[in-house]
Amino acid sequence: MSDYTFRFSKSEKRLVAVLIIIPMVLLFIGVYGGLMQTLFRAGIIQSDPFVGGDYYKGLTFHGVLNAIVFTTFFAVAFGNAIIPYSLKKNLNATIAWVAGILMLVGSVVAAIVILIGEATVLYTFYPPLKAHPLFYIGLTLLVVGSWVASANWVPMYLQWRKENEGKKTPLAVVGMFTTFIVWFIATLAVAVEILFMLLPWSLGWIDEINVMLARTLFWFFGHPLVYFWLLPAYVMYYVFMPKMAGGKLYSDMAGRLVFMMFIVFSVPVGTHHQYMDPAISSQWKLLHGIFTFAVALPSLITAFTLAASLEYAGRLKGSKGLFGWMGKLPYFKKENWFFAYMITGLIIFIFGGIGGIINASYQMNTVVHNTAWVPGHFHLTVAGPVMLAFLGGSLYLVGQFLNKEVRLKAWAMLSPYVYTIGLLIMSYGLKIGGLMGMPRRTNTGASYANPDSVLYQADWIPYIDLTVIGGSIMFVGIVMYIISFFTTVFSKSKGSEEDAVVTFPISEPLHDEPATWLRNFKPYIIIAIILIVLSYTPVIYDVLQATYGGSPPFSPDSPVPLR
Ligand code: HAS
Repeated sequence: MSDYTFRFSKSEKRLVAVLIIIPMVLLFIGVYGGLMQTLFRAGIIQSDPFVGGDYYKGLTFHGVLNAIVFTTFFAVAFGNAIIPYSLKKNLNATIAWVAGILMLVGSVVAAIVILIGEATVLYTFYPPLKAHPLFYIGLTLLVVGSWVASANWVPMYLQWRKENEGKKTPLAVVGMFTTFIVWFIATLAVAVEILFMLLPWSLGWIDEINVMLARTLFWFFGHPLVYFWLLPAYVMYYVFMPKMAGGKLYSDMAGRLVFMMFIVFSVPVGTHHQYMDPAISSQWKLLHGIFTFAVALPSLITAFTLAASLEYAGRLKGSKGLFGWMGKLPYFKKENWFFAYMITGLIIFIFGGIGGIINASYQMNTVVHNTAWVPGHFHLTVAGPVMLAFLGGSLYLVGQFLNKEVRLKAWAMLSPYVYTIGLLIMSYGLKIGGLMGMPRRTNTGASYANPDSVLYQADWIPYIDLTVIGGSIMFVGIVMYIISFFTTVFSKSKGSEEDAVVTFPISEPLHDEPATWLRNFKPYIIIAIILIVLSYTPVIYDVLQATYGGSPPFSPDSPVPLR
């Protein structure tokens, strides 16, 4: 077996395949929910023909399944694949299965509660909107399962370090541990919110809830959540993409620095989602704003490192001039279909990143906050680079772990381009509509396109039309992907499962950079904790000082409290 292959046990292979296939089904249902959103918003349908219910129910279903369930499953499945592969050590399969089952049970419970209309609280589950206790319990199981799964990698890693003293940890392992360190810190806050606030309130053990405190704990979790989504995609960009492009990783040290910077800066920024909230003093919002610019830096470093890696690949193929390398990349090679998911995601992220920096600027945030601009931004980030990398990664993983040849490669290769065209059109409609004042998340029997609605604005109509056109094209792109995905899953395997080895396209670094100061997570975790304490203590203090009282539960369908 070469350095680039590894033999997983049958049980490990089944687990990775299950962790990819089941959420893919949920994702598809969630994507369908996304299409319904655009049709609903444009007044083309009044209610979802299959799921039924109002706008908020569909939006909750779409947000929770796509943004929370699919992403968490992918991150765990990918970790279960790339960490053993990189360390050349097998997983403790029993623990890994227990974790997977916890996640599965939790997700299915949460999805059912949403479907029966008992958790119409959107993916942010802000109180005073109240969900059935089983919704919170389902989410808790999902998170606890992911903790167990990642804890399972720690003894393997410690053992590897003992056996490989002085060696650099493989970059993919650094990236996946970074992902789960950020996730662990972030989910502690949401665990407190759920276990001590939302769940007892939903069970009726307490009557009222401190809405501001719950929102603040949510965003302590909610912003690092976006980097929990992004980081596995970054692992694929750094570790796989240069090789797929035919080159090398321009700087392995830059990759390591980027991951450590995410540990340091992902959390102390959450208040940038609360610039417009009362209770928190402006100086603490400014502090979180400054850290937000700091957390954009690792992505800027990534932009230059990846561009340099792609340029190197293009120049190896004989490109000329400053930008000639762009023409030499394998955009439309069906055997290299995975590259299409990577490059489209990166191109989208240029726009998503610029939008993020606009959001982070306090004055500009006052213009865009709570408008359709914000869904425009997050579709260019989580539904762009993250989703595309995860879709490409999922297809690659099922091919490898089920020992199947990827089918309908031309469709698989074209799908991200179709999706990207749709995404750019839809996000443009959302962003311009948002700048014209089109709100996000307003309840609609009230379609913005209905002249009888109080929310009707004739100027918005062309932008609503763009969101419908773009959203429908995205849906076509996903359908192409799903056909290729399930055709692969149900195809004949390449040979005996026992003999099959797994391989990943691992990029070589261009330079040998020892970077000893980037070899240990500990100092970066300590700096992160110091920054979190400094940035969040005054925020929590302000929130607790504010005398807004508590709130009884509400449902979006009812203007009066539930009890
Ligand atoms: Fe954000 C709101 C600020 C990144 C997701 N964000 C959201 C929400 C979501 C979200 C879901 O400051 C809505 C939450 C809600 O429901 O209310 N965001 C930022 C900033 C960044 C950022 C500064 N966001 C993300 C990522 C997300 C995500 C990543 C998901 C994965 N965001 C905000 C703020 C708000 C917000 C405010 C609150 C808004 C409000 O008022 O409600 C930065 O991390 C972005 C840095 C990114 C870059 C881009 C780097 C570009 C790269 C591509 C290079 C291309 C190459 C290809 C190499 C600097 C790496 C070249 C080759 C060719 C051939 C051309």
